[in-house]
Amino acid sequence: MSEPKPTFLHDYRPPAYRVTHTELSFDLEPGATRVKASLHLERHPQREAGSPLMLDGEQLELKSIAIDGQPLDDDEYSLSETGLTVHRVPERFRLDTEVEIAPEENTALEGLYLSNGMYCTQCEAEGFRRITFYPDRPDVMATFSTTVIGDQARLPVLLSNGNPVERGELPNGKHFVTWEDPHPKPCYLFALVGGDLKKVEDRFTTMSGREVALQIWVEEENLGKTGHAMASLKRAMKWDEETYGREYDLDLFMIVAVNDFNMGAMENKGLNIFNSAAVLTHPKTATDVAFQRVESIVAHEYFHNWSGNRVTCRDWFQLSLKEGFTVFRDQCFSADANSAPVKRIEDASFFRTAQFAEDAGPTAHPVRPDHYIEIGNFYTLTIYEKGAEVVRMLCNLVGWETFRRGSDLYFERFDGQAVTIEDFVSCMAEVSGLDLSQFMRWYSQAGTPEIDAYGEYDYANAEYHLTLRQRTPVTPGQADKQPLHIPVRMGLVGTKSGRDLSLNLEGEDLGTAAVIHLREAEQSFVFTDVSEAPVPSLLRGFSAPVQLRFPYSREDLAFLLANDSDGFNRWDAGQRLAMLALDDLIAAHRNGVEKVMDPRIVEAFRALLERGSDDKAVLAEMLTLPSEAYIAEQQPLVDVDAIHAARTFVKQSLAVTLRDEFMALFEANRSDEPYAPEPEQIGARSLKNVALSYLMAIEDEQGIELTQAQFDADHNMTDVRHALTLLTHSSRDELADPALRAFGEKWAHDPLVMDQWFSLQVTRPQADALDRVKFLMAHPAFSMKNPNNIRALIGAFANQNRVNFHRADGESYRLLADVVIELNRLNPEVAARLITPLTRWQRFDEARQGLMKGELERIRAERLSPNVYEVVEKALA
Ligand code: B3K
Ligand code: ZN
Repeated sequence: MSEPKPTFLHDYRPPAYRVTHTELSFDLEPGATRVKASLHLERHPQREAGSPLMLDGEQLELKSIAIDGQPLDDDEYSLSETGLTVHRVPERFRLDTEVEIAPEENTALEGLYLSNGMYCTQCEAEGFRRITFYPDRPDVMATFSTTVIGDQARLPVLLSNGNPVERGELPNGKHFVTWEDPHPKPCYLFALVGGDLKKVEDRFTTMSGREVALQIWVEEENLGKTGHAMASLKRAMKWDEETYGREYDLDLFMIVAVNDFNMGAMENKGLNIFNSAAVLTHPKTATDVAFQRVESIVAHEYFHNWSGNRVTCRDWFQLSLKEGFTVFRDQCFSADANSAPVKRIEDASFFRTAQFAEDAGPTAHPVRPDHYIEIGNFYTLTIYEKGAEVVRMLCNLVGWETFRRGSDLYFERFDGQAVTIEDFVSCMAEVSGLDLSQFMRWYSQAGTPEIDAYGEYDYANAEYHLTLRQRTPVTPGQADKQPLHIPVRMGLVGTKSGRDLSLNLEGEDLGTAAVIHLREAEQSFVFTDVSEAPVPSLLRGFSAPVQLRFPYSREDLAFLLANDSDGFNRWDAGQRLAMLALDDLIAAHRNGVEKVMDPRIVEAFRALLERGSDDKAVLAEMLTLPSEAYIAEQQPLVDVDAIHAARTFVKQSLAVTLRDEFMALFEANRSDEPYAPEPEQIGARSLKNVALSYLMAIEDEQGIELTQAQFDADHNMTDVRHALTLLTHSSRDELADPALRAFGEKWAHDPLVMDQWFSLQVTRPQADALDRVKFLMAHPAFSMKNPNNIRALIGAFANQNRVNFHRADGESYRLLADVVIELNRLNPEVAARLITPLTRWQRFDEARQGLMKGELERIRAERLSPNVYEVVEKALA
């Protein structure tokens, strides 16, 4: 097999021909669907006359081809594995093709496929080329008219983008519906659905008074699980009008839920297709986290209608143009709808764990990559989350009002166009008058910048001297790093008053909280008139996606934990404090020394519990210890057993000493109120469940009783799942087994609940976790063809069960490699993603390194998809 070739950003050229209008017709049959396409083409004015017409196409069986009604002779075109070339074409013409495809054989879930007997599509990034011959690139934007033909009994519902304009009956029990989408779009936004679906319907009146019909299409048994998604959609539509002045632009907006889906959801114009896990909720089947995830994904896909669809990407290197901006938009929406500080803590904490790890590993890439082999591998935390952080920094740099004017300018100037990241940033530069040229490095430079900060208080002169030094580590293919423009939001908290002191920098009064701009490799800031010795509070609200080090003492951190006016940094001070204790305990464990709990940590936690908080969700976050994954990220060499032992020790020590406080917290936040996914209730539930985790940490009678009772009460899935997880992760199999059995039997009919059942079992720390994975892979509710199952069982085990995944005998690595090898054939996109934990081998001891690399080599010896090939090559480079 020939090596897959990379595509480079610097090779971009406009397409030789563009499509102005696309007419499609589908005759849906599982093994042989006929697709007719009529493309109205014209030469691109910037491209030379006489170029051949090259269309992308994969796994298509060409049945006929004609230009302007004239069938082509065999020598007038040529076919390859990747497409079709017509050697000579006029300046403007119509191309008619007919192809045959086999949706039932499509296990990659890209293009047109079947999920539970229902036809659906996923075209982003390059799935449309598996449907018909086409210039499958985002800078070709056309209007679409689509006729879908299907069996009337089996496929009563036939959907596509835009508005339905015609429907009718056909011979042989078939019927058809024709859809027209008046908005020019790239083919990656094309969608089609055919199935036996039911809908819930609602309406939304836009700010200009237009009525929009909102529909959510699901399998009949799920009709009762759509309410939250619908409510979220309406809130998102309103929010985008109020916050960004963006109105919806069709008369119909549809969401369809499908069970087999590679990602969360897809923003197809007017016809969003969702992984059922990202749309269906019910208090009995979905946790608070799932409710919030549905809210944010529904909003995210809706927001793409402007940031992505109306204004799209010129090429896939610009992916973060739509994803980074849209994630930023959905984060702000969720912050407005829930607890804003908690949203920031959750996002930043996830970011510092998972994106930092990506940035430090062999697949690190810039927010705008300059080459790729398989674009499907670039739907990453860097493109999405770091992209969103970069947009957030822009917003903070220019201020919200100006950012909004920049966004208006961007949408107006580029409406209906396919553009670049420069186009977006230049709008922000234009409205603000700021020079953002150094800032652009955030898009081209990979790796997490590290800031080393030092501060000194000069009593005699009442000055505080702060020095910041930045450096971005080397990443694959990028040895040379330039200093970035980094906004550092900060305050100086007076150690006497506990208040933010006023900041006077170079004669300028900045108030009590300010953003300082780090542009040089090293820069010093002298604050004058500092009336008392301060502790600096740096990078408030995680103002830049960097790793910040400051030599805080434990006393400093306990002080910030109690006094910082910035909620995010109060939380962060607690995390840093816990990390210092954890570091000592990890060392003690490794050296075989007795572990001793630092009383200062216990006292800081006690103070936290005594003070309480108005925002219960924030307090719950503060009482949560850094995750094993985050702790690992902070260690030079990852010792999973020491990390697990240290964290368990801290948890148990706190549980013993602060038992009464946790008990009181648990009692105070119990409730029999009917479940609602409202911020107040969610906050109280998280606090109660954090308390329960501590009460159960030492597995005494009382803890067990409370946990068992919460499980039996069966009030809502958040509480039931939490209790079941505590039982399953305890050493008390005699309690866990009957509960797991009861739960598994009760929910055997509900795939989304079974996925939760898989995850909570395979993440247990007990040594039998790997055996459970193997056993559950044979469970009737598990299928290798269902990405949710893979993520719930294999993904959860490999990413969340660190002690068992990194077993010293390498058996878990072997299992993961076996799964990757099988999935490489079935679903390359999911397979490539699953390899991630093996690619992080550099962080482990030599024996584990050898075992992990051995499995990567074993994968490499297979006949690989470009997706898996690219990841494995990088991991072994
Ligand atoms: N744009 C889609 C991503 C689909 C990519 C699949 N290869 C989901 C989203 O970001 O909204
Ligand atoms: Zn998106």
